[in-house]
Amino acid sequence: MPHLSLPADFSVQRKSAGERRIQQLRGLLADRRNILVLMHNDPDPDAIAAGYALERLIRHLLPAAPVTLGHGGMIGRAENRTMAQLLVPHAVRIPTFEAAALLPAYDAILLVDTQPSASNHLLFEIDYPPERVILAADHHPPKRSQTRAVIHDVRPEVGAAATLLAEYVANAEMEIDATLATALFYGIKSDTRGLSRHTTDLDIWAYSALRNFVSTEMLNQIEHVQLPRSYFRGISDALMNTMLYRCAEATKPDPEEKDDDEQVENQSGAQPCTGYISVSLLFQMKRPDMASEVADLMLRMEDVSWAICLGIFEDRLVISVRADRPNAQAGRLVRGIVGKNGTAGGHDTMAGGRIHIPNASPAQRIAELHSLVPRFLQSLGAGAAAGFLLLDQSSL
Ligand SMILES: [Mn+2]
Repeated sequence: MPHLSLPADFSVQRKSAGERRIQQLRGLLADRRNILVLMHNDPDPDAIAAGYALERLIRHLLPAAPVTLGHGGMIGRAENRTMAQLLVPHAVRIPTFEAAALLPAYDAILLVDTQPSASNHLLFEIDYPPERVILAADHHPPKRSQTRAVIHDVRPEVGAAATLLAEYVANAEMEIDATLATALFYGIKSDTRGLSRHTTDLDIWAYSALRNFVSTEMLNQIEHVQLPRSYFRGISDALMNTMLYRCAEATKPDPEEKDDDEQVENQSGAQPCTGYISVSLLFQMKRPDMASEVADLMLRMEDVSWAICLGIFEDRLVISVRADRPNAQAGRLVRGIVGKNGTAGGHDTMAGGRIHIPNASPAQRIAELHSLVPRFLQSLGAGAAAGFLLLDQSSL
């Protein structure tokens, strides 16, 4: 069976740091009785891939290890469901209300595609001894927090958690088969949009190295899965409830201003906005990740630099934001708007948030949803813009 070999130009230091991480992992897990690999809630392909790879890695290091793969929330998107059914049918869904009772039974928890201080996993809001969080393998920007995993491998510059796991698999000299390769490959492909955003040399290495081992059949099954009718109904609702708002004219650029690599932040604190902002409202979602699916779609519209999708799922508002500029700070935008009312996180170009409003009537939830729109527009410097419906005949 084949192995992944690390990039040829990997420095000796990087290689030995990686090997040390594997040794440390083996040592820390050696006599645990109940290990949980935990993905973030509503896992996406990157989380599923990284979780699966980490589970396999632990079994490779410690064949008798009692390891469970789990997550909170639900896997909604048809592609992601297919991926999970094909690759991790054994993964356990742990309901939020049972987290406090179930999780303390694990004497080691390892987080993938998220980190201890983040709010999008089941350890959030329960009392779990931080020293039992053995690993965090994540690529989201770190929060200001003292809460760290014992092995805290957080590399925000990297495009996917699956890339980090590919490096682990290479360092552990673990055999790679088509299933594992397909999982990691699709995880990287999906988080980096086929290496088109947020990509480092390590992502390019992992993507190319894995591609040789991918099962084309399995990949096709996932990417070209048949979609349920409810999907098209959801998209239709989203299109009918999408407004476009024109970004304010850019002020003359400051001649002193350096190029894009420097943090662009104008005095108002608003994020870079050009062309249009697309805002979609989904009043009743069948699944929470519909919001991100719609935001992804709307960002593909020409001249749209920000796509914001706001939806209602059960008793919460779900926010999903996409931006086309690499330095857009979408995560910061969503955190600023959600504030203490909910949870938020994300990267420069992709971000999400949740606001729980458990005791509200449906009408109140809808009102809350509407009230978020001007706040987003204001933050993007388009507070005065009048919107128009995407599907309005006269706007085409
Ligand atoms: Mn990810």
